[in-house]
Amino acid sequence: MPLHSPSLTNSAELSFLKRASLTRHPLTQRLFQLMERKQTNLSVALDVTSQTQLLELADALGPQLCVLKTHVDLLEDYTPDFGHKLQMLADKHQFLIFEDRKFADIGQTSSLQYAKGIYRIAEWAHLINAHIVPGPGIIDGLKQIGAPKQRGLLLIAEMSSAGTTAKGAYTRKTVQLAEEHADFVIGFISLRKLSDQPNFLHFTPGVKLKKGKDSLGQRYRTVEEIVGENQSDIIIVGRDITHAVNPQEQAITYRQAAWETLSRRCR
Ligand code: 5BU
Repeated sequence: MPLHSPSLTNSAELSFLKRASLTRHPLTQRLFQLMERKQTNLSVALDVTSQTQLLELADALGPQLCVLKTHVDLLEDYTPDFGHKLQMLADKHQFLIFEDRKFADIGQTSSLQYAKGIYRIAEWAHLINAHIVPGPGIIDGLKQIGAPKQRGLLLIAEMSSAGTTAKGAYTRKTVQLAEEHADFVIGFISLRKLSDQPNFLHFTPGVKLKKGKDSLGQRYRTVEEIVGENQSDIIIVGRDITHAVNPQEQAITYRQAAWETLSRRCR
């Protein structure tokens, strides 16, 4: 059951352009607009260990994506120009970069992890995410760094893995914190739509063309289930695209399936 209360207009039925007009967050506006322009609500998780391969995939898949998701700490050949190179591809193909760092420490430490260290994530990632386990201080800490750069934060309200403890009261608390920090929080990682506020975007990982699971607890749902029934906005697809014989063709298949499902949902 969705957590949002029933209302006359369901925000999930509004077009992205309409939702862009209903938000004041500049990054959310930009994302809604580029999704509408490119006609895509596909995000790809490039979980590769080579920076060269990541940049090649980003260039090849860029036209199909609204958001490119990274785990920068997987890279074995990371060099400090990585962020700049990825940003050039983001400009070329018009997508946003989401570093799936899952911050989870006190505000002070998280802000340092975001701004400093080897990766300097705040310099190149438009979007980051965080667990709310530490309480609202983590949002304030990340916001100090990200807000002046017009970055955005996704709160992890639910996870795709089996046995996740991010559910029930925890999920509801996450939604409440997002609503209280809507100047920096742009949405959620969740399995379904959680808030009826049209400015919030819902991103869902654990997607395949057929339902299933991997050997380490990942659970896969279909595009129809996620974007149609559960009313999430953006699908995040990893291995089913990156490990495909032809990742470009596979990305096109997902992009079309997700956009068609969304188009049926929106009035
Ligand atoms: P996959 O190859 O499609 O299973 O990759 C899914 C990606 O999404 C991978 O990068 C995970 O780290 C990420 N992910 C996830 O699978 N589930 C979650 O709940 C969150 C992130 Br949060």
